[in-house]
Formats: sequence, C-alpha cells, structure tokens
Amino acid sequence: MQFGHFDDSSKEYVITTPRTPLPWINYLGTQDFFSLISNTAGGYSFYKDAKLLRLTRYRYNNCPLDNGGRYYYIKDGNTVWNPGWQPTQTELDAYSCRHGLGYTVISGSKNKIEAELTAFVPVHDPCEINYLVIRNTGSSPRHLDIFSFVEFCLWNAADDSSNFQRNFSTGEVEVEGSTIYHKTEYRERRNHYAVYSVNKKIEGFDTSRDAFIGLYNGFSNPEAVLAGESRNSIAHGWAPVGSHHLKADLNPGEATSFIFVLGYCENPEDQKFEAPGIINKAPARRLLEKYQTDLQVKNALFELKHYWTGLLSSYTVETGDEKLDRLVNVWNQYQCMVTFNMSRSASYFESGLGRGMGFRDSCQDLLGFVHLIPSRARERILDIASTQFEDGSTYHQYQPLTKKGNADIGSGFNDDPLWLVASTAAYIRETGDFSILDEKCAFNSDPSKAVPLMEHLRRSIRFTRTHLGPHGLPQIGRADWNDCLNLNCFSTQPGESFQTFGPSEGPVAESVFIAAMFVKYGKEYAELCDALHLSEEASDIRKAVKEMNEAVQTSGWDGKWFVRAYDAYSRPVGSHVNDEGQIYIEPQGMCVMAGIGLDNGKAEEALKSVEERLDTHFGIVLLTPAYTSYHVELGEISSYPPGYKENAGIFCHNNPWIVCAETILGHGNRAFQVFRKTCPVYLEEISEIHRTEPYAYCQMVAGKDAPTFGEGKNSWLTGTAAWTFTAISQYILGIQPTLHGLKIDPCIPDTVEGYTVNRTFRNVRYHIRVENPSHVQKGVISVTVNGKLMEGNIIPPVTGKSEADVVVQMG
Ligand code: BGC
Ligand code: IFM
Repeated sequence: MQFGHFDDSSKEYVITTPRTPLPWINYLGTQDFFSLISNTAGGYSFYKDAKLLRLTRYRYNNCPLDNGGRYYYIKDGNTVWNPGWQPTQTELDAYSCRHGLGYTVISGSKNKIEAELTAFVPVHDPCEINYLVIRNTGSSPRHLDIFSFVEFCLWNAADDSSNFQRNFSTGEVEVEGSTIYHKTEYRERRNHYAVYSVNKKIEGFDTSRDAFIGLYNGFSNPEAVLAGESRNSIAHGWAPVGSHHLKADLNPGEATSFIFVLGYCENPEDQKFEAPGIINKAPARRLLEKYQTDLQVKNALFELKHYWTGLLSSYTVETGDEKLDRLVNVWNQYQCMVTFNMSRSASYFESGLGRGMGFRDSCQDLLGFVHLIPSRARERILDIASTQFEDGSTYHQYQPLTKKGNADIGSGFNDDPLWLVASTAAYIRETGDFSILDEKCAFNSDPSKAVPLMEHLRRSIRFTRTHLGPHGLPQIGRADWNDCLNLNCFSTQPGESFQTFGPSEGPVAESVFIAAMFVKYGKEYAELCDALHLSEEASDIRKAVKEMNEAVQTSGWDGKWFVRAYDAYSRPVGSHVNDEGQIYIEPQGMCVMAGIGLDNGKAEEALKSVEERLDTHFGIVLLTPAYTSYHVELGEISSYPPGYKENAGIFCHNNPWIVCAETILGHGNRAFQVFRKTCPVYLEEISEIHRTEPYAYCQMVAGKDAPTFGEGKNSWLTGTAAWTFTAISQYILGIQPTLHGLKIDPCIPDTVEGYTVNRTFRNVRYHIRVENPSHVQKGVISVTVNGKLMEGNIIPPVTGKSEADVVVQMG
C-alpha cells in the first residue's frame, strides 16, 4: 500500500494522508540551523547542536507518537483545525504534504478554506520560515482567527527534559510588537536568544504555556484557541511558548499570507548587551527585516531550490529505470547531505541527546558526501582528526558545538582509527587535494599538540598494527563496526550493564572485520605514500597488509566463509563450530572489498554462503542462526530478540558491502538484486509493511526470525546512505574517482543496454555514455574521450577544458 507518490519533476515526495505508518519526516537546513519536520508539522529546531542549542521542545516516544511542532490553528466559527491535521486531528476535506529538498509544504483544506504552510530554512540565515497562505475558496466572506504556536526548549535539551526543579524558574521572555523573544539563559552571558515573529500586526500573543493551553488541556485543544482570544501572557519560569493571534477576513476567492520566522540570534562578543540585563535586539532586527514580504520569502525559497539543483548536478544518471534515477539523482544524495550534517544526532529515533558526531559514522558519511561539497568534507575531516589521541586511538563520538570528544563514551572501538584513513583517502581521490595531509590537527582537541593530518593517518595505521591478538588479527577492543559485538565482557550484575562492568578491552579478542579494513585501507594509505614519494613507508605498509591478508586466510577462514572474530577465550565467533551466529555478513563484504581471497576462490565461496545462508526477500540478515539467548561473552548483540538490530536483523548499512563485493567478482545481476532489496524507493508499494519513509534508507529492517519481518526502523541517520551511494555510483554504475583520474568500471545487470552519467570531477564536467551491446555484466573494451580512444579505463584529469564527452563500450 502507498501513502503518497514521488513527484520527480519537482523532486518532492507527496504524502496524501496524515495517517502514515510512522511520522514521515524531512530535514530543513543546510549549514548551522536545522529543523526536523514531519508530515503533520511535528518536530523541532536547533542551532548547530541538537543537544546544547535546541530552540524548540520535542517529547520523544509520545502519545500520539509525533506530538509537538510548529502548529498553526485555524478557528473558523466553532471549528478549529490545522493544515497538517495534527494536533487537533480535525478531519480535513483535503490534505497533502510535499517533502522537498530542504523544504516542506503542508496543505489542508476545510469547509472551503485552504491553508498552505511552506516551511524551510534559508541557505544563509539561522531561522526557519513558516509561510502560511490562507485562501477562501467558498462563495461567502469568512472571518478566521489564526493562532501560531511553538514551545521553546530551554536550550540544553538534556537538562530541559530532566532538571525541572531549576528550569521551572529560569524561563524569560519579552514581547515587542509582533516579535516574541525567548531569552532564557541570556543573563548567564551565553549571548544567544531566539525570536518567533510574524510580519503582520497581531491581535494578541501568549508566551506562557499554561495560559495558552491551560493546565488540563493539550496541544489538541488549547484554551486560548477555543476561546478565540490570546491571554497576552508573559511567562515567568515554567514553560515559555510563542503564540500569535491573527485575524483573516477573506472575501470569496481572496487569499492572505503570514510570514513567521523562528530564528536563532547571537551577538558578537563585544556587543552582548544593549544595557545590562537587556538583550541586544540588533541581530534579531537584521534577521527579521529580510523576511517581511512575500517576494523576499519566494526569493529565499528559490535560492534554496537553486542551491540544491546545483549540488545534485555533480552526479546525475539516466538509466531508463525511473526508480533508480530518482534514488540516485535525488533522494540518496539528499540523505547523504542529511547524514553529513546530523551524523547520528537528531532524527525521530535519535533524540539529539546521545550520539552527537560519531567518529566512524561521520567518516563513513563522508564517502557519500565528498563529491557534493568537497570544502565542507575537508573541514569535517580535520575536525574529526582533532579528536584522535596520540596513540592513534580515538574518541568514539564528539559534540558538534564544542567539537570535543565525548569522555562519557570514551574510546576503545578499534575500528575507528582506520575510518579516518578511509574518509581522507576518499577526499583526496575526489579532489586531488593532497594539501589536506599537511594541515595541522590537534590530538584530543589540544592545539598545542597539533601535527599534520598525514601523521594522524600514520598513527591510525600504527594503532592497528600494534594491537594484534594471538592469531595476528587486530584486537577488537570494546567493539568494531558492530557496536554490539562486545567480546571483552565477562560478567554482568543486576543493574549494571556489561558496558560498565568488567574489562571492556583486552589483548585476546580479535576482529576479522578490522583485519579486512586494514587490508583495504592499508592499501589506500600506501597509495597516498606512493604519491608523496614515501616509498619506504609504502613498502613497509604493503608488507603489513600482506601479513594481515595471510592472517585472515589462515585464521579467519572457516571453510566456506570468513570467520567474524575470536572471543576473549580465543574461540571463534561466526564459525560453523558455533551453535548460533555461525556466519556474519560483515567480514564477507569487507574481506572481498579488500581483495582477500580473490585469487583462490575464497571470495566466491564466501559470497555464495551469504546468498545461501543470509539472504532473504527483504535483504541480507546480519548473521544466522540468530542468538536465542543472552551470552555475556558476546555482549549486547545477544540482548536483542532474534531478527532485530544486530541480532540477525537486516542491517541495511552492510548490505551495500555485499553489493560492492559482488561487483568486484563481476556479478552484476546479483549486485543489483541485493541493491534493490533494501532500497526504499522500490519498497514504496509495501509501505504498510516497511513503514518508514519510501524516500530515505532506514538503519534496520526486521529479519526473517522476527515476527515483524520486513518492518523498517530508525530511518534517516545511517551509514547506509553513504554506502549505497558508493555502491551504486562507483561499483555498479562504475564511475570511480582514483588518485590518477576517473576510472570507468561498471558492473551491471546483463539486461541493461546502456546508461548515461553526468559527473563533475575536479572541475570538469564528464558526460559519460556507457553502452552494453553484448549484454555483459562487467568488462570495458574501449573508452573514448572527446572522440579519442584511450588506453585502459582511467581517464587522467582533463586539463584546460571544462567538459569531456566519454563513450564507454562494454564487452
Ligand atoms: C547499535 C545499537 C546499540 C548501541 C549501543 C548501536 O550502534 O545499533 O543496537 O544499542 O549501538 O551500544
Ligand atoms: O556501526 C554502528 C554505527 O556506528 C551506529 N549504528 C549501528 C552500527 C552497527 O552497530
């Protein structure tokens, strides 16, 4: 069943009922100010950091699930309704929600009044615009009361949801004309405040939640709205909100508009106060004057659309498969931008309080983002590297506002350091910008300890090499990519989780997955050394890679697939000798991507085992058989019921590894088959089962052992976005940035006749036509560039021209 449809011409997903299987959301914002918005106008806003600078309050896991947002109430006689249906849930005569790139348009109509709310964050300003147009489509004059509503968060969202003894006394607001200032915290010289303003003269306002809603009412029936009158309340402590009362008197056919701006304001250090205790309103005035007229708003929206068209033009494809095209050209790249901005901080499943920026997560997100805005990727890499420790280990997460490592979580995830090599190498392949390696980055955010980025990479590599276990494989530490495979946990006590009890790191437990990463990214590091003429270092690292490859082939091979790990007693995990968890997906994908076992049939055998043992209708499960009981020696993985999350769920993130691996072996049919299974645009027709948005990847789909097989969870913030974009753009369609130029090496279904890719690479626009007259799955027989036949399939950087026509013959 579908709950909407794609509108490809406007790059929008159009939702046609407010009752979607879960809230279907969108992200507004491209730089610093971000909002989450659901199809019923739920969600919240923050500046830079969803934990520390949250503008509006949101209560997760609520009833109804999505409760709280920017709400506009229309009171028409005794009928009160919202254009997005929530929170009054008054049945609408018509409803639609168009989620576009960085904007959302929610339209509702009731009794011949149409209301259209356009929400977006302009490219250059820290605010969310809510442009509300109301039209009388009936034949008699109408007199409407309109009430706006947002609930302010007292900035630190963690404190806001817990420290009530304090917070009920800190709230402060001010109202001037049509502008509501939320200035809690200002007196602590933190120098920021929020505004919520409208461009028209108001009838009244409210800033106290209790006055507006009433202690015994809810968002669905605020007392002020029911009464048709604001209370003109000023909040002193308790819960500050922002609400404006406006009137719309509309003749038949007439329309009117309101521009609401929710903005974040910050003063330069030397201009904090106009006078002691009084906020400096200059930044707010400067912001608001930019959004007073319909034309200003339309121009800002146009600029946003233009911005996105420009970004997405760096990789576009025409394949003849409209679903694939819309995924690659729009939604997958859009999600890559969202994951780049959010890492794992704020979604409808990540509360914004927990993870902040993940070290491994953000490094992987860069793989799908680096082609979009290389300069921001560069900056991000340097930020991430600056949280590394001197011994090469890393903080697992850092806070976006402070850019400092999260000491509560600490370090010890032994895959983390190698992801820095992965992201940096991808950046240099994309840009050719080796100068990034000379940039000095701190250790543990201490600038006095800054060394060139290259030295950070060197220490990443060294960390793995100096932390090997009894089989010569890397020690796993607290976990590797699989956060829940905690092999150094020996004991658990009631009330204490294994993560806080017992040693979480040890010298025995080993990861075949990290070994494979070392082989793959060690080679990429060696290529960087080659380019820098560090030939001794290059050969030294190649020797280490070779030894690691041998260790995997010897101790990491189970007979038909790659072993997953060794536990703290040196017993294999992910082996036929185990009763449960005999085979895991991760080492199969990563080993083949690393080129392990290509020459001796092991790679083929491993992928065959994946197909035979792990594949399902909805994608490849993480392991099988699922763990049916808890194993303290394996950790959190076995804490999930079978079929969920890391315990045999379909973890979408590592399905594209299998896609990439299949293409390395030349299996284009199989690669595309795997690619399709977890791809949301192909699942649109079964949205009642899949439940999450058809335009965004989710982290996990319930596996075959789960009672809810096929149900998606945790949409949006997942490394799946970057990895599927890598899989489709580089491995299937085969347009691969390398240090030496653009390599063309497609691996496609043999039914495909050909396709076209337009790709910007190092400032040159490549128009690439791939032809497959013999219907092969892999193999390039010729490449011509601007009519000239080339040797091989790597196009060296084109100089002196801004366009190149490339024709590729497969065969
Ligand atoms: C996993 C979760 C787990 C969490 C904390 C995440 O990466 O996906 O299943 O609960 O880490 O360890
Ligand atoms: O690799 C992790 C990631 O860092 C966070 N989400 C889950 C993945 C697998 O555990």
